[in-house]
Amino acid sequence: MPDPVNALTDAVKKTVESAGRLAHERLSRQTPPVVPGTPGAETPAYTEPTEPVGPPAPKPDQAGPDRRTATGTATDLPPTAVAQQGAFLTTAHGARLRDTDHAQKAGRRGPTLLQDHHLREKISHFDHERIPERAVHARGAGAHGVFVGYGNAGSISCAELFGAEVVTDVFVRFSTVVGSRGSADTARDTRGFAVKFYTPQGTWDLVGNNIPVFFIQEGIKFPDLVHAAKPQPDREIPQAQSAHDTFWDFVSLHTEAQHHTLWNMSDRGLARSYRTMEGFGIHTFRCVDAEGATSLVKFHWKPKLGVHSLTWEEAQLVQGNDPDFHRRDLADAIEAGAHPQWELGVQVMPDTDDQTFAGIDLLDSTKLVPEELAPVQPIGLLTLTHNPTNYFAETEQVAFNPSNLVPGIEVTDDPLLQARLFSYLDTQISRLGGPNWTQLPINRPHADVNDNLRDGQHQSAVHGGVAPYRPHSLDGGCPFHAGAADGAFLDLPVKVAAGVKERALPASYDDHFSQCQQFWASMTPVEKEHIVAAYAFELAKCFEQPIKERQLQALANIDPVLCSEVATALGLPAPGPTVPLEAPDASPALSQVGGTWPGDGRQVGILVDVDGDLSGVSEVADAVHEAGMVPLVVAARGGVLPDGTTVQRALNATRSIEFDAVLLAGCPAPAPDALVARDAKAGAGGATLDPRVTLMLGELDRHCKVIGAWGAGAQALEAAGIDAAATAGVVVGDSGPAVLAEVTELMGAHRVWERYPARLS
Ligand code: HDE
Repeated sequence: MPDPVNALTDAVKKTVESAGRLAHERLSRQTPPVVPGTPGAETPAYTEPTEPVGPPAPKPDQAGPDRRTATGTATDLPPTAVAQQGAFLTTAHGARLRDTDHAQKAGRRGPTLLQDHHLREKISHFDHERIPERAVHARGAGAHGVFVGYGNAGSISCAELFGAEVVTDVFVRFSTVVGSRGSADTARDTRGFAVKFYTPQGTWDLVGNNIPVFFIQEGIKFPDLVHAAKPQPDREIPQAQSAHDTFWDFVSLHTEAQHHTLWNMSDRGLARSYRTMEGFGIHTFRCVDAEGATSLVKFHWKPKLGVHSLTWEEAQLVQGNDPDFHRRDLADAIEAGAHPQWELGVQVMPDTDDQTFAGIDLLDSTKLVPEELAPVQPIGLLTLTHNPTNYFAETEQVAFNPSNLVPGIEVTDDPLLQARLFSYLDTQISRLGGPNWTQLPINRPHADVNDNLRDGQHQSAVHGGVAPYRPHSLDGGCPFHAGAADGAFLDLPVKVAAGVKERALPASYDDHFSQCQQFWASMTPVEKEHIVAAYAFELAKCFEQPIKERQLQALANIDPVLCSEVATALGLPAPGPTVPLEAPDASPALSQVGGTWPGDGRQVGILVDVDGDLSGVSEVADAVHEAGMVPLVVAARGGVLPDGTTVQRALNATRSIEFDAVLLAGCPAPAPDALVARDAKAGAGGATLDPRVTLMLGELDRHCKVIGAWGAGAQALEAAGIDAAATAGVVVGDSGPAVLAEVTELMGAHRVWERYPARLS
């Protein structure tokens, strides 16, 4: 197995390095480094510009769709060729405009004229700016990147993209499922993880989630699931949340959903970042190698940064403080040069007649295969290198479709997957306004397209010839059928089990609880406590008692402690199980606690006292930056400090949730704008420490985040009532760099859970 890090080819290294270097150069042009999030490459002038200049170039961290023709041919057009042109405002037809602020009227105080072509065009286009949002996964964020094969998957699949050092362009879209396009990022929910691989053999879409199982075994139930999870139809509340009656009504009656729901109630439902999520293809796919041998395969994405989550309180605070938390995190990390990476891994199972492995029906998407039984073998590396240039053109218009496959990867008869093969193509027709959505720049294949599909709304190819049908003799017979030697898609002749036509599933789908029991048994105590709290919160939000009682029955079938803890919180009796409770083997891979990971792109607050000792602050900020993290200087007011350091976060505009760790370089006294009694963000009053810092330290403390302090910073801890010596993960030292070194190491574990030992075992 090649070393994954060294598996980057020179080409990829160059892309990644140049993106990183450009971002880094731009950041390091300023001392101390600026934070990501600048709206443009140039700082604007104070006055409105009057000298005509052309449109701005994309920022160094940005890229757009590859400049392909509608039929897949590469062009050497620069990115700016598909952007707006010229220095002057024009109509959509290119006529230059004199004025866009006034309509043409019959006299200055008179009625507006119908002949005003610019008014009509401007308003009419605006009227049609919106397209239907996705029915599910409406809220998302995307990025461009590259996938590099390790070259070790040849025995499983002949797909060329898995070849050694083969570089494939990708576009990735992460999403929540339930909320609408404008909803908050941090709702408790499953996350989408959809990857479009633009291979020369055609586009492959791996459209997965961050949870390895799904709510339903049959695709035909998807509308029922989504209608139950979406806001209730009468009042259209709640937004983006499962904490309501219809969701729990459905999942408590429909017990095959319990496994996915348990994952949702775990920390997996509250990702810290898109960069710290696993991804799963969920379904079993059938891969075929060059000799025609097949195997059953599950795809996994393993994040280099590990799997990390928010706490529930943080998730709630973020929803108010920064509803774009995940979107911003992804864009900022890429802009800062902290390019997120995942390894693509496969679990490989023999393609047996019963399509079952270790007693697990591989066609049942409510079941996973424990990694201890079938290890995940890495076969390639995904690196996100660039942010999109235009959200609508790229992240909104990208259209995934699980039917997009390449030779070497085929589907199985999983009834959930089978329904998806119909749905995605169908949904794009109404979402993207017709059948030609594959021609939108972000959806254009990087392979030759000769499809005999013609016309339709928004046709942007200009097809030649006269014979878009087969067979024909005109046009020289083109296009021809491809054979195996021409890289044709295989459409494997797979044997189908004989049976009768019926609406039913095999008995192997009947077990809804054994893997729930295993998941619970695999959690660490702190993860179990989070799960209990999540169920208790969600069910407390339900109005109907029978629904709560029914869900408690489902919990009783998972684990008696889980059930009794939630029942106690709800003030209800805990029922006994109605299915056998196994003593399952734990699967340690299911837990996300216990390892150490790099801190790339993490945000570190540096609290300073503007009237105190500022020596060493800029050095620490530089050291945080050098460690691949983002330093944010926090002070009582904005502006530039006497030593030239820029304050990025004023206390009135920030909250602890922005920081993965905080370094205390000072002990700011209460500032004049700290309105202790009336300020929603005020903490406890006191003479020595600004109450907003007290509040911040209290949150960092109970969210088990690392805190470091030196100099007067140690007094801030004391004033906030934190006993540094007795509190795990609180580092007090002599100098900023020494404290930072220790803090960085502790951050590798994400949180210091041992600070507050769990009650459950
Ligand atoms: Fe989807 N799903 N889905 N889904 N799904 C959509 O397609 C659907 C399922 C997933 O960022 C829609 O283009 C059905 C499983 C992701 O653009 C729609 C069924 C998994 C995304 C649709 C499922 C997913 C979607 C909405 C049951 C994980 C976002 C807009 C048979 C393996 C992709 C669109 C993006 C999006 C239908 C089940 C993942 C309506 C009918 C299982 C990540 O076509």
